[in-house]
Amino acid sequence: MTLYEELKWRGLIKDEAGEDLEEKINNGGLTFYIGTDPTADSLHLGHLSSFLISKRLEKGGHHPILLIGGATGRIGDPRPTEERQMQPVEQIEQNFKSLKKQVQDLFGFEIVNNYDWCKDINFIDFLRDYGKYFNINYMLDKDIIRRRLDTGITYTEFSYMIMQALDFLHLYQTKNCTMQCAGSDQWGNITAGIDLIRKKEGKEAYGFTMPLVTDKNGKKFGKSEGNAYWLDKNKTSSYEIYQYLLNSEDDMVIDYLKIFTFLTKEEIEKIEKEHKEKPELRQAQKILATEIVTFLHGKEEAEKAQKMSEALFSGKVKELTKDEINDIFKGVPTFETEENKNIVDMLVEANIASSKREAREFINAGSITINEEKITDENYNITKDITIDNEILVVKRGKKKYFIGKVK
Ligand code: 485
Repeated sequence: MTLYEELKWRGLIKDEAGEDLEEKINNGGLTFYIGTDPTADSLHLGHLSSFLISKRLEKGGHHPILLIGGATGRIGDPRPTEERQMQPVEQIEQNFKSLKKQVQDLFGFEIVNNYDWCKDINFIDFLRDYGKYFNINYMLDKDIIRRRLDTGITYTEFSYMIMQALDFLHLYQTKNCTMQCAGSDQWGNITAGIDLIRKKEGKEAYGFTMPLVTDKNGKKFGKSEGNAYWLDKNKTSSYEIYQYLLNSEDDMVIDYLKIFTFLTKEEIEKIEKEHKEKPELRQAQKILATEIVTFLHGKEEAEKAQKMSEALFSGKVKELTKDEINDIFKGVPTFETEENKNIVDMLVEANIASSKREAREFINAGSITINEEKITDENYNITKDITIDNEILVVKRGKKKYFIGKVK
């Protein structure tokens, strides 16, 4: 299987630009780039699939560059819905530093910052050297811009595509970078760069996008209740990511294995066969979760997450020691309490419930367990009997939310 065929098989190619892209990808030897804006201090699961493409291309003999948009981050790539809130410059710079470290640790690639070449372009030069190459009709015809015409878009965000095109041109000129890849929302920006290179340099450049990764209902992968799953383990614990992936839908998990792991076609097909025969074992989900957490946080974190997940699933929490619990539940919210404390008061003080009324509702609905024992009595007071190692309370609210208490 050629590299291009493999990318296709993994579902990583949606739109393509450049006539002989397939051949270029298969031959190796290209310098290409992928970019992200420092809108937060960590990447999230939604970024991972496109970033992993750079690894795959590198393995195929291409040279990756990762661009972190210190300049574009100051402007904001237009979203289809509404104008972005501009972020303070200090925040962007702080985010830049965190992202740079994260990306370096995870991928180890050459990193560039478009602020370096954008900061000195003055307004007159910008209009003469770049603006002149962009026909307004061409810009208005881009999907994202068209979708914003009803609700409105500022000149600032409207100009974003010129900046990203300018980046591609700059990297073409200075690093012979001839290809850009990204998620499908970036198609307009990528083709703007390719067109600019053609107009200014008379040369052909390449690009492709990958489809947006979603669940069965078309909801964005890597988000729940609007919250992102961050790749920084201090923001989202290994266990949380593990658990999220472990819950992947049966119909989707094989696609995710193709997109998010480096397992081979043969390996994935074998997993698929077993998954179809015995989906209830959730073997494919376990492999997916273990592979991703290992890539992101290392083998040890993945093993811990797995152990924790199994302990919680099989109700073996009581068999764990205090040290194991502290270790496994790292990142889970903790609280302190004392003997004889009433359960309702404890839930409120520990922020497990937002009010006494809510605490009672949880208890009456049977959604609170402490060390695997369901607490259904509002008048229950904490005793040493229920603790692990005379001290620890593993409180579970609902199906998945955990809190660790220490009884003083
Ligand atoms: O020269 C460039 C300057 C900025 C960018 C790319 C090239 C960033 C890009 N405009 C962007 O907004 N990317 C998103 C981000 O930063 O969060 C996401 C894309 C997604 C995927 C991911 O970055 O929405 O499709 O490409 C890596």
